[in-house]
Amino acid sequence: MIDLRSDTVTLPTPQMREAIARAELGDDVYGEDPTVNRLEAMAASAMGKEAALLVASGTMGNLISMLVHCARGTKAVLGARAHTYLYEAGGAAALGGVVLTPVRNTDDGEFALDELRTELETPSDPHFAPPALVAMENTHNRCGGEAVGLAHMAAVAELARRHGLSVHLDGARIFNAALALEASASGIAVHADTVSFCLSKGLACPVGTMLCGPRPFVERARRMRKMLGGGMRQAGIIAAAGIVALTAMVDRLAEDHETARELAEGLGRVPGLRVHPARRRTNMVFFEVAGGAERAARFAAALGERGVLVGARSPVEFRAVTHYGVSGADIERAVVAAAEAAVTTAGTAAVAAER
Ligand code: TLP
Repeated sequence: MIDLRSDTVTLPTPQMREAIARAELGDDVYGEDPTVNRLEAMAASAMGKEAALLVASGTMGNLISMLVHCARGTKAVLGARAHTYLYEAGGAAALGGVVLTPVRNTDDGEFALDELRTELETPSDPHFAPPALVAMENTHNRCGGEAVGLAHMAAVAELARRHGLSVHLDGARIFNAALALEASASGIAVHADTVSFCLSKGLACPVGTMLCGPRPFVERARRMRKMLGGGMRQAGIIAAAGIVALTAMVDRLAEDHETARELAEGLGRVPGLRVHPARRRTNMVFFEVAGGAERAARFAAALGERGVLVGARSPVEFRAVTHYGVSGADIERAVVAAAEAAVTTAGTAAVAAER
């Protein structure tokens, strides 16, 4: 199978398995796991923040951040296509009484700045929930996996700070963003007070996300992690892979960007497929299948029969993600499979169009 559904499907590298087997361990709830402590120090330093906390997942990192930044009844202002808004089960609202407030995202993952400004300028009036937090996402998953420009991030941060708000960055794939922007991860994270980044996506760890920020924030986050049941004991088992990720897996993300570019070009040549253009593509390719939902479903099934998996994002839109488990040769095979699947389902589309 060539599994392009997500970079979350990556399996740990042999070096990670070796590091996991040999990891020095302790009880991390007592702060005594040396491997976790080492990873947290490395993560904080990579993000240019004072401290870091290992948490179970990207969702948990963002949830803890929102719960710490936002008192009950205050707003977290999020992109309308942000992962925090769309795909995290409304956790901060359900568990923390946080008012999740969407503001339009443009196709390249930015906030519609005028709308953000209008939202933040809502007068302080007893009718309205007061905002506490603005959260950005970089790279922006639902906006084509695009890297969001630093000038935009600076403008959002400036706006938020002018209104006295905290800024969180969902940097699940911050190292992909850094590569595409030719910036350092800390040069991106500087535009946020707190940042979460995932070990278990393109960096290929089995589990784990790092939540980074000022020391007092991380201490509150540590309590919140415990409250959510996320205090893990000999978590060095997880952290050992994270250390390998930060030392050995960051630079190779360039290969994923290259294979994504090849995939976008290849799919773009297949009649009946429309690849979404990307200003700063990273490791994702979004594309649409012409001819309606029925044909798109047949196309995806035909692709699956040929050993290629992609993720559906709407009845006619799909996402393909490149990662450590996918080679250049796999991408060539995937494009051939897509061309065949498009041909075998084209007749159905023509019939459907006539109806
Ligand atoms: N994203 C997953 C799905 O949930 C869509 C994926 O396959 O891409 N922030 C961003 C930007 C993400 O893309 C994800 C995962 C998360 C947070 C949540 O991470 P996990 O899955 O570790 O909770």
